[in-house]
Amino acid sequence: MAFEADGFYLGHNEHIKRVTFDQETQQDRMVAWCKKKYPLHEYYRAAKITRALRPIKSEEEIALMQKAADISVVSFKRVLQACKANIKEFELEAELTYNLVKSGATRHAFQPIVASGKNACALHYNTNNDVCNDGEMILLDFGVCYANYNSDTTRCFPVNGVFSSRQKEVYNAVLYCLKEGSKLLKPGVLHADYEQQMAKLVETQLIQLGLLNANEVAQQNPDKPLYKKYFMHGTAHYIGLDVHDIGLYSRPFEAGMVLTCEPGIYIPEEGIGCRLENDYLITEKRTINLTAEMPIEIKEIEAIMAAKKTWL
Ligand SMILES: [Mn+2]
Repeated sequence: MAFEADGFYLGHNEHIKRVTFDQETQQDRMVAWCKKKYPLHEYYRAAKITRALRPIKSEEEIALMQKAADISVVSFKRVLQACKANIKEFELEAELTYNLVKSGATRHAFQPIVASGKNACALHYNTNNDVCNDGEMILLDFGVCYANYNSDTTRCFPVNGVFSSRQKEVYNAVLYCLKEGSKLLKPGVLHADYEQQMAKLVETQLIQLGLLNANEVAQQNPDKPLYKKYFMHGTAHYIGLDVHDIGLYSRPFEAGMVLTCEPGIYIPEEGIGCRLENDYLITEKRTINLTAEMPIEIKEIEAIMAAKKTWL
């Protein structure tokens, strides 16, 4: 749970479930009851301790996160096979939910985002009630909660099963950033440095895509970098008991941490929004992609979409 100055956030879709401190919560009532019943006890906040503990995962926790990731892999393949022109976004959401229940998962980690075409450019779109049109690309951002541990993944794929040349260009640009950027998730790296390097990677890709001009970028105001027009969010957060798990971002990366990596490029004027997101476990020797089995290469995705529908 990420704390803010004037309230706290619950879960992934924070903008919806914002709770302010002047509202009494169940937890407030429990604390008041406890103090009344046991007045001689001394009371301290545990948050300081758990904030330091939670970013470092034990083997048992990692196993549960891997299970959540594995369920999400099967869910994604199901969505790919169900997808076709004119299907509704919520029909694809239903495929996720079906597999979630079937797999014995606890719940969605958050309300899934199934965003076709330009909807993918609205970062927290989750009404999921639009028609997926032939020729559009879909952005699917979803997570599985298994035994209270979460996965958080994003994939993009073409409604009709074949990427257009422009969709391929944008997709490969984001995939490049994911592959290069995730290499920075290793012990000792500072989150702020990682984000800065990721921004540089995306900026270079935006120039190659013809969306930014190299000369203008060279002369840009560093306080208002031009890339923010097409890429306007952070790309690594702790994940675990919460999708956006608690932990200090001033703390250098350490073995045992699990972080997402999620670069994106959003071009509303072209009706294309693309983000790719995996969950990475940092270890001393190497960084392990817990979501490695989720198809991400264009060829892989097109092949699954073209294959005979085995489960519909
Ligand atoms: Mn995420």
